[in-house]
Amino acid sequence: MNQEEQEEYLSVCRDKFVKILDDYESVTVLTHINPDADTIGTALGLASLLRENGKRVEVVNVSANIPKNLDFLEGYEKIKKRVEYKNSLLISCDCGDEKRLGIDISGRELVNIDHHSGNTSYGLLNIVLPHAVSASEVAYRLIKPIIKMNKSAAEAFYTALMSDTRNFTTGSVSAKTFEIALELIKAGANPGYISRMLILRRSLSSLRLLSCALSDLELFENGKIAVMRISKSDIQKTGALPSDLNGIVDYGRSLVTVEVAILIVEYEAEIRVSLRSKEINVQSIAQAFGGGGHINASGFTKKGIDMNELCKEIIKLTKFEINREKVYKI
Ligand SMILES: [Mn+2]
Repeated sequence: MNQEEQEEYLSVCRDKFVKILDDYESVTVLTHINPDADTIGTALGLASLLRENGKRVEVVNVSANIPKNLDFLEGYEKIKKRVEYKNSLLISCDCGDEKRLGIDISGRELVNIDHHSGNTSYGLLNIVLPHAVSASEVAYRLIKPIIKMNKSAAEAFYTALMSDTRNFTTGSVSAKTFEIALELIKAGANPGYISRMLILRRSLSSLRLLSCALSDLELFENGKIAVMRISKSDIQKTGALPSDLNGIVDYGRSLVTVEVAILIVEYEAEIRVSLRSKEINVQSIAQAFGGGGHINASGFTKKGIDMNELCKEIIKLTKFEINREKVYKI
């Protein structure tokens, strides 16, 4: 879809969205499990705007921990662990699959606002723009013509935009990204303040955990694949929280030779795997293991498998993907 087609698509979605929204007094905004800044920022931004427009709004995330560095966003401390409203419209943010919501949505009307190309269209209305760099981009472009932006929504959407583009460094970043960023700044988002709040408030345990990961770093395929493992005991001895894992995999990707970075974490009863790449399609690797995500950032979780066995399998598939892409390029 080019820009014009995207606008047309959003315009059709917007009309339907307004009609559905009109039927409801209350809205429940849903975010995905293991939340990141995009799902939370998009949800809090939407909640703020809908509230200003007279709706009763709750934001829900079922995970035990929400990244602490998002605590500067308005409404952060009011995020609920479960849905309390009985007859509200559900709006999901940044969630490609209803399983990642962690709640039962049967019998409820849901609007699905997302940017994952593999979105399973589980809503009554699905507003999915895979070209968008963040779910907040989709939400912002959808809402812009109908609801006036306010400062807290601008901050929340900007935070989500910045985070999902890894601080504006991913290949998906374009003039459009900066256009939106500029509009959000003009609407009250302070970029310096948000950067400080978002990336310069690491916990000591997250740095200790990073140190564990870096000392485990191994390279394969002439340095093209970086693998880091974090064990249960690493997490225990550092006292790290799940959100302390965010961003660690990017250190692997930052290495000059690396094309694919893999982080394998033994977290309680499951193994969590994150994949990041510069150009290689890692979404297909994650999909092979039952996960998903984006071309350059994806992941999956597995239960009942040995971490090192799983590691070998991932490396094998990643090697295959790297060499397959080489063949395509020739
Ligand atoms: Mn996202």
